[in-house]
Amino acid sequence: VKHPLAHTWTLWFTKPPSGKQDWNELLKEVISFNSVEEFWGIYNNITPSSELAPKSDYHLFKHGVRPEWEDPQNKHGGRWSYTFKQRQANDDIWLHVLLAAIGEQLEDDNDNEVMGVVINIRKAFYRIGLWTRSAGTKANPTKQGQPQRTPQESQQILMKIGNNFKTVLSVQDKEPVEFMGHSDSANAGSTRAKAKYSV
Ligand code: M7G
Repeated sequence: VKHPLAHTWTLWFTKPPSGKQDWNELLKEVISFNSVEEFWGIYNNITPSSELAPKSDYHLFKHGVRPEWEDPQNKHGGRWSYTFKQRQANDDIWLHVLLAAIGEQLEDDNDNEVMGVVINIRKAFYRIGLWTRSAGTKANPTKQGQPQRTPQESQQILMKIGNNFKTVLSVQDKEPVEFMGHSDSANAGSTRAKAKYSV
């Protein structure tokens, strides 16, 4: 018996560059799944995040959404993220994030904000992010037929998701988990632009 997930999810991998390659050449779609059993089958057979080389990323996104700012479903959105100052990723934390995403624990049923989760392995740190459909300001199109959200409602949903994410990450209260719009990240040419919200 397979236990179906609420959504189909796709795993993507960014491999470290060997020489001069750009973002698109390094990003590869790995596999899609829509049951708990398939998830474990995949999780148990891929390299754990703690063993990935610097400049690798895993991205787990809802099927049909590329893990890129440019994707039509991401381009008005942003991401919550936290940078862990350790060289080696903590596999348990990343697993909790994956389970919270596929188990729909990061948002409420009608929010329709969570696009995916990402782990970036870097030389001296790693970062875990949660990508959202909107950036909390102007009311963003969600599902057809859903009532438009006011900016206040959008922001409340975003902050709630940020708080849920922070709990899953087990980050200490005093440590900020920060939100940034993708358009700000893209303009800054890197993801180090100034945060818009924090929880
Ligand atoms: P990063 O991997 O988010 O953070 O972005 P890092 O600075 O800690 O490595 C690194 C670089 O990858 C960016 O400056 C972009 O050149 C490229 N990049 C990252 N993302 C998420 C995207 C994206 O969604 N689209 C494009 N075109 N480039 C991206």
